[in-house]
Amino acid sequence: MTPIVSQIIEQARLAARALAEFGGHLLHPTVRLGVTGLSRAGKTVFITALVHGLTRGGRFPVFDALASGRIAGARLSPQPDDAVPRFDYERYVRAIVNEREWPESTRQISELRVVIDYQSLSGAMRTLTVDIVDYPGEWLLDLPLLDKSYEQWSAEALAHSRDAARRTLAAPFHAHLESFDPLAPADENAAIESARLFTAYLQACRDERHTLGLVPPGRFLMPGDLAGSPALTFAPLDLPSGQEPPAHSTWAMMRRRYDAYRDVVVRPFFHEHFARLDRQIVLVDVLGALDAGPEALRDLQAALIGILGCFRIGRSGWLGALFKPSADKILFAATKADELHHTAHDRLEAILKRMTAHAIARAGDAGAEIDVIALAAVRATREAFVHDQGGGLPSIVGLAAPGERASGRQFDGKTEVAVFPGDLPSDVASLLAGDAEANRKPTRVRVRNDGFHSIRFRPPALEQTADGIPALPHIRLDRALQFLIGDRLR
Ligand SMILES: Nc1nc2c(ncn2[C@@H]2O[C@H](COP(=O)(O)OP(=O)(O)OP(=O)(O)O)[C@@H](O)[C@H]2O)c(=O)[nH]1
Ligand SMILES: [Mg+2]
Repeated sequence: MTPIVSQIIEQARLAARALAEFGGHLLHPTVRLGVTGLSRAGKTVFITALVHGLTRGGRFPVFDALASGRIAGARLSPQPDDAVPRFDYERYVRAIVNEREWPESTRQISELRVVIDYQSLSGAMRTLTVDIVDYPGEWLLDLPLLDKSYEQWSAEALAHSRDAARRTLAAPFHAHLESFDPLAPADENAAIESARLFTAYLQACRDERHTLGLVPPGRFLMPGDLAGSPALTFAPLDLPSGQEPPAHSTWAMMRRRYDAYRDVVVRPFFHEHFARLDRQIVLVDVLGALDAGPEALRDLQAALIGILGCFRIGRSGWLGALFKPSADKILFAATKADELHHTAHDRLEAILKRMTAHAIARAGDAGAEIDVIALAAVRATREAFVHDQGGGLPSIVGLAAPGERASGRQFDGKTEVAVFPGDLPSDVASLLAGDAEANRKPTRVRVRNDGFHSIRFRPPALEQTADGIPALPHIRLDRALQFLIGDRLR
């Protein structure tokens, strides 16, 4: 099927589904909350903390419905899609609360439904259903592939792999490319070897701190249940322009498999879970990218632009909304703000605003409401002033995660440390533009300037409360909730 025809069929299917859902939503008001974020952005922790706060009555002074006592209760309820596994909420809470461990990286898609019983401002008892999906962040990288042909993707992926920053990592794959002719008859073993070396290169990019591994296809890194499938046995090739692949050639085989990956794996994932969101929160690990360096920050920005360009946003009237389901409120959030003293949060927000300026402008033009905040879904640190020769430094204190290093020491996960994370760069514009002068400046500087890298902390120790259910500390999670669903609980 040509992409145009398949797109038209999809549009019709989406419109039909939206129409059916519209009827259902009148009876059972529902918000589909999109939690968008690349790998390690903080999606799983955010969803866990949000659900914990709603169902256990978190300390949410800015979340009006809860703070004013209008929420009678919130409960987990069977999710709408039987084919999708359930978000393992209880296990993640246990890990954070009892073991003081973060949930492991997500390997498969999952879904959760929360039903909130509340009293409306006019006094009537109502319910609001919130549906949330969690997935491996790597899969998000595939969204820009949706409207790319194999040849376009191939050219881009190869150009990317030949960048100065990545060339060495891709050397074994490049050497293999030289060894065969893409126009010659297809050889399954050569295809398997290409895919293996290409995957090894993607893996190396991810392990290499400075590139953050933002290169698709995402399922090469996190295959879910597709490991070993032919849909993953392809790789980019050096191709002549203006030609069609000879029948039965390696080129033809790679193109067929890429098309299958795009149309059978990526497209349904996108359309099932992203094409009909009511509200969206985009989580970004700005601090992680700042630690990795200006190159990583720019890579992250480019990846975000590509991904956010795939979402439909904005208000378009109810008829338009039926045929083009779209998010009308989008919150951009810099996560792990507890790794900084609160005096630096404004600057963190400013950096995120700058990085997502393109998406913000587009969403604003489309009529969506937007906000940008720095948040910590689970606050792992407290603040302190540490006295140094130069006077007091606004620092944070917490249990350093095992393996973290600072001042030449490696921590074992049992040591409490006080860290002055240093100043965030003030001139983000030139940092993102690749200004040489800005690049020479360290991004964040620590007290004795001993080669900075960020400190990850273990989840916090929790106070026991009278009812034995501790609330999780957070930073601005209530503000996020108020923005995302506050108006639906009036
Ligand atoms: N201090 C602090 N660390 C956090 C917070 N949220 C996430 N983290 C850290 O970030 C890591 C990644 O968080 P996850 O929620 O697993 O990220 P994710 O977006 O689900 O990542 P994938 O599952 O790989 O896509 C955690 O293991 C923590 O180390 C937070 O609120 N505070
Ligand atoms: Mg996750």
